Amino acid sequence: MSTWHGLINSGYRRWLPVTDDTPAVSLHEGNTPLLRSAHLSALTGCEVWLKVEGANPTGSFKDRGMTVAVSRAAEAGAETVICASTGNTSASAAAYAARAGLAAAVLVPKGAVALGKLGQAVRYGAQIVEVGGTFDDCLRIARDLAAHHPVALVNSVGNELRLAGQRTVAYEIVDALGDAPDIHCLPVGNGGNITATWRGYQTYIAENLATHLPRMWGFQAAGAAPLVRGEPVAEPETAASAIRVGNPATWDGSVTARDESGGLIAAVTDEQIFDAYRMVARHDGVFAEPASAAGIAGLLDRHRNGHLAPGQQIVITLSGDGLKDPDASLRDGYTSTQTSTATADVARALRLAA
Ligand code: AN7
Repeated sequence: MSTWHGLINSGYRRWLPVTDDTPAVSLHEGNTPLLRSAHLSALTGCEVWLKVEGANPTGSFKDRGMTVAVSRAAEAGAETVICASTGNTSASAAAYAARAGLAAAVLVPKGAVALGKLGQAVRYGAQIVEVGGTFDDCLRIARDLAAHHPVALVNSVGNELRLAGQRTVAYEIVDALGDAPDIHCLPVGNGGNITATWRGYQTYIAENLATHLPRMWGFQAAGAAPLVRGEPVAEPETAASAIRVGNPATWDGSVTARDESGGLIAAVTDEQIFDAYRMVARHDGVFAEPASAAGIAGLLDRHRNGHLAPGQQIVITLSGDGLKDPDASLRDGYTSTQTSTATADVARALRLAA
């Protein structure tokens, strides 16, 4: 049995921007499950696979890039890393900084970050600044600060290290399936992940490890869909807080991934996102955070409108764990029954015969 020790210590190391001098700051990220969805496969007539990125150490795909970014920051002698975040990047940066013995400063939009993510950043010991604005304001400020102070920016913008790490998701998928899928669906916020995933597939083509490239199908929330509209959105709005981004930093990379792959970036409503969020938990046993479900929502939308030919192999990135945002789960309301401590009482509540 081989043991997994994280991306930098894996066979993927040769494609990561690290050298023998780079310390591997790792929480054993990567190597996440690729699950076949019987439900989505039956529904669409395709072979649908779920890449469960919530299984990463801090519960999102961000760990793939953060191991590289923080390892290199540590190698360069940084003492503090800084990032702007809708939540997951802050949790990941704080964790990897803690692991490396560095300080972390995270800028988040005030009142707009899911509870679990904030809870993580607090416990990992990050300095948290809640900015009275949007994620886009946070990113502008973080870039400003990094340009003028001795703090290392670990957002993917201007940080190819993060994107290089995030490419590894494509390597794992091709290694698991034996080739690239026909279509890769994923949520799009700041645009880093669609860009990195696409480049990952391209790396495998260049290395003769895949015979074809997938079409990249990215999905934004309708109230925060600048890439669909072709211009920034000043006041992005969606209950899928992870992808509440009005001016994606990796705009060109996203458009390139879409166009080079013959793919698309389309919008899905919050209602579609939350329907998909419920569906994948109920039918596949995967609790993914709301933003994560945008890829499923988009695929189902395409299928419903007759834009999905059957028989294709499809991978959907589920980018973060549902535990990140317990409020989202309970907001729907739920039923439970209160009982005494008598077994008979519980049996009655469960409608089990006496
Ligand atoms: C669960 O944490 O931008 O298009 O600051 O947390 O690469 O931005 C999170 C993004 C999708 C979108 N799904 O990815 C942040 C942040 C989840 C996310 C995205 C995010 P990008």
